[in-house]
Formats: sequence, structure tokens, C-alpha cells
Amino acid sequence: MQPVGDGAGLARRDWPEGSAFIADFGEHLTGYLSFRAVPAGCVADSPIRLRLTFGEVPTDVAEPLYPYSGWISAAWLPEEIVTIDDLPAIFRLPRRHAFRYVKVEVLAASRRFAVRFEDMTAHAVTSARTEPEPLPDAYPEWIRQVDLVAQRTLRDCLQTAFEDGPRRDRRLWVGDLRLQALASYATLRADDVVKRCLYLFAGLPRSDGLVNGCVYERPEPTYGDTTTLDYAALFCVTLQEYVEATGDTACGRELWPVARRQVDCLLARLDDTLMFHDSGETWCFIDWAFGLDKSAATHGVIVFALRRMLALAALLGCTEEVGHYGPLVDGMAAAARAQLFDAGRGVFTSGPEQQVSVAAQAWLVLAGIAGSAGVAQAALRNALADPRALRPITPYAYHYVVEAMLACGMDDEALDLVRSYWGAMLDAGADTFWEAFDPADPLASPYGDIHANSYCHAWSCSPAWLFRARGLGRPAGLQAELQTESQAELPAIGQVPGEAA
Ligand code: RAM
Repeated sequence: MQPVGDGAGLARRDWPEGSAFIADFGEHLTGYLSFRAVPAGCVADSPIRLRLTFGEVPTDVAEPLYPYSGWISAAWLPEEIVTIDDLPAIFRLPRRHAFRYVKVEVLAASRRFAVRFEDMTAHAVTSARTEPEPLPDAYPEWIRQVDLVAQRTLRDCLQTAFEDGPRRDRRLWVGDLRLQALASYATLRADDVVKRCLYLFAGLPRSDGLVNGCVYERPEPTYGDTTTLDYAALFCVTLQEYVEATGDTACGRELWPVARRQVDCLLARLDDTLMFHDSGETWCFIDWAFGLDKSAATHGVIVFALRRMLALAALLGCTEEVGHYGPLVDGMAAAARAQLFDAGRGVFTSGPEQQVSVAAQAWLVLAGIAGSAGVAQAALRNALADPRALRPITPYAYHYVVEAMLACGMDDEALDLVRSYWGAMLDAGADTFWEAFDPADPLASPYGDIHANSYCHAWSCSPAWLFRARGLGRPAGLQAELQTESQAELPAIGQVPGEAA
């Protein structure tokens, strides 16, 4: 990109039919665009027709969006064709967008005048009320930057609920919520929004009681037809962490039956040996990696959730209700060790083809199934070193690899992984972290077209939690208190004056 002028200069230039420019607002935001369109040269004797393309990343505005090869609707593509009558006029686009860049093309206007764009403004919106202090200078610069970009990601997804992506899908998913809630406890403290999201899921279950993978708020709260078994399990985990972070046991008690129901529905799907197998009948997500066998990883998620349900019962003082689950946890762990661990290769396998994936190791380690830190570390290292092992392609699954590493004492490797994965997005110019990123194939998309990807995506914000709550990368000698946020009032967010830059 080459700067051709500053924001103030925009209003001094005339843009006739056929001309185009890209405005750069300097950072990613979620919000609304407005400007004043003024005719230059003579009275406007026609309407003007514009194409506005909103870019989270340069490829959105620097490449044509068509032909589009994605398998999800092209209606997600971030463009608008607008016609404005009666110039001069103040125009405010009614649709909310997620963007740093806006490409403006004057598709049609009478040749007798050109258009001037005055007061081009981005009105940012978020439910974030605070902006935490940056990490102390003692941290390496790359960590401070990853932390900042992770927080901006969280801020821009934080609307009336925690959206997965403010550009796409603009809805609430359980798996995304867990990571956003964790990052929020360590930074923005939007505890009220976490609570609201928990109730949205709890209030919109399927007829069998499983929570849906995602819910929509608009036009009125309802659920998608996407049940996601691993996400249903994570509802318990998210509730347990919410109660732990806030002390809100009243909410915990009210939603306790919902959490228990998730576990019961999942346990009903185990075979006689207490193993979970992905039959494909209900979706298990885990990651978008093509060809991933999800049985072993989902088994791990269920055990992880079961353990957290027991922890929640302890927080709520109702352990007597859950006594019979203890032996089930042990049985599921023992069955997985016996059936999934390949002692020769030192890894867990998944499915009839005995697939080795990094995601399966991560979840089985997190579930405490490896039995010892040595076995857990070796399983993760072996899978990561094996070129045939399936690697994740989303920050969501990479988060769980890092969390698993921290759980078994691989702190240095966890930091290296954050550096090589999130750091690589930073090196590629990320203002907010992305939905999908495969360092080996940076232009890959789970949707068949990178223009359908979301580049400010909920589940990629977790490094802020890893650094601040888990102490990842904390310089020796720095006190833990220094990591906890000091909350400063943030007048700017939500009222960004948004000069064109
Ligand atoms: C996509 C989104 C969302 C995720 C689901 C499973 O639609 O990326 O964030 O949770 O997949």
C-alpha cells in the first residue's frame, strides 16, 4: 500500500464517475460509516451511485470479490451499492460493518459534476467500557503487541452479545464464548455480557435439552439448527469459569440443571466401553482442518467438561448430587488410555484409521487422560514433530494446544507456539486476529474463498488471557499483580470521532 494523502485532504479532492479511492481508518473497528457527499463543479443533476467495499484486511479491498468461490452465501461479502439522491447530502450507511479500510468507487454520476466526500467518519460501537493498561514495558514487544491485538479483537466482537465475528457470522457460539469470556475476565471485564450469553444459550435449548451450538439475537432471540456436541460440553466449562471469576453463585445455581443436562446428554452417547465415537449424526467441531477425525478429541472435551462440572458442583455446594459421575470420569479416562494410546509412537490416535492429529493430543491432555506429565508432553511433541499428523488451521484449536501445553508444564513451547502462530499473523499485518490461519498455506479458507473469512474473530483473542491470567511470557521478577488490569475509563471507544486517515 502507498499512502496518497491524509484524511483531511480527502475533502479537497473531486471524484468523478469511474474514480475510486481507499480510506484507511488506521485500526480495525466495528461500526457505521457516514460522510457528506457534495457536488463539485456544478449543481448535481443526477443521483450518485457508489460501491462501498469494507476491508478488514487489504485483500478485501485490493482484490476483486468476484468471481466468488465460497460455499457460504455471497451475501456475507462486505460490499454495498448505494444510490444517493439530492446532493449535497449527509449519508449514513444503515448496516454495521467491521473494517479498517473502505474502498469507495463512484460507479455512476452525471458527467457534469464530481463528488467530494467530507467528514468521512467511522462510528465505532462496542460494549467494552474499559481499556486495560498495556502490559508493562518489561515484556518483549511482540508479546505486548499480540496482547493489544487480541484485546482489540475482543473489543470489536463485544457487542450486545459476544459475536464470533462482527463481519461474519455475527452470532454467538458456545466455543467462541468460552475463549472470549476468559479473555474478558483478564481485560475488559464484560461479566454482564458473559452472563447474558449464558442465559441466551440456556433459554434456547433443543427439545432434548442440549444447548445449541449457536444462537441469534436478532430479529428476536432464537437458535440455529447447528448442535455442536463439543460446544455443548463447553457450556459447563464456561459456566464454571463464570462462577469462579465473578462469584455469581445465584446464576450458577439457576443454570446448574442446564450444565448437568449437557453432560447427561453426552454421556448417553458413549458406547459400552465408555468411549465416544463421532457418528457424524450430530456435529463435533474441534477445528476446520480438512479430514480431521474428531472422535478422540471430542472424547477429551467431554471428560474435560465432566471434570469442570464436578468443580462447579463444589463451587455451588451441591457435590452430593454428582457423586456418581466420579467413577465415570475415571472410566472414560482409563478407556481412552487403553484404546487410543499408541505406546509405540507415543501418541493418541483417533478413529478406525488411527489418525494422529495435534488437536486430539491437546484435548486428551487437557482432559487429564495422559496419566502423567511425561506422557502428555511426549504426545504433544511427537504429534507436532510428525509431518503426517494433522495440524489445526484455526486459532481456536491452537488455543487448546497452548492450553494443553501449559497444563503439562511445557511453558516455553507454549510461548514459542503463540509466537509462531499469533506472531505470524502480527507479522502479516493483523490489526485483529483471524478466524482461520494456516501458516503453511496463508491464503487457505475453510469456506473455499478467503473473502468469506472473518479477520476479527472471537476465538483468536485468547492470548490476552494466556499472558495476563496464565502468566505466559511473564518476565522473571515481574509480580503477578502487574498483569492484572487497571481499569481506566475509556471515553474513546463507542464514540470514536473517526477522522478519515
Ligand atoms: C464458524 C465460525 C464460528 C465457529 C463455528 C463452529 O461458523 O467460525 O466462530 O464457532 O464455525
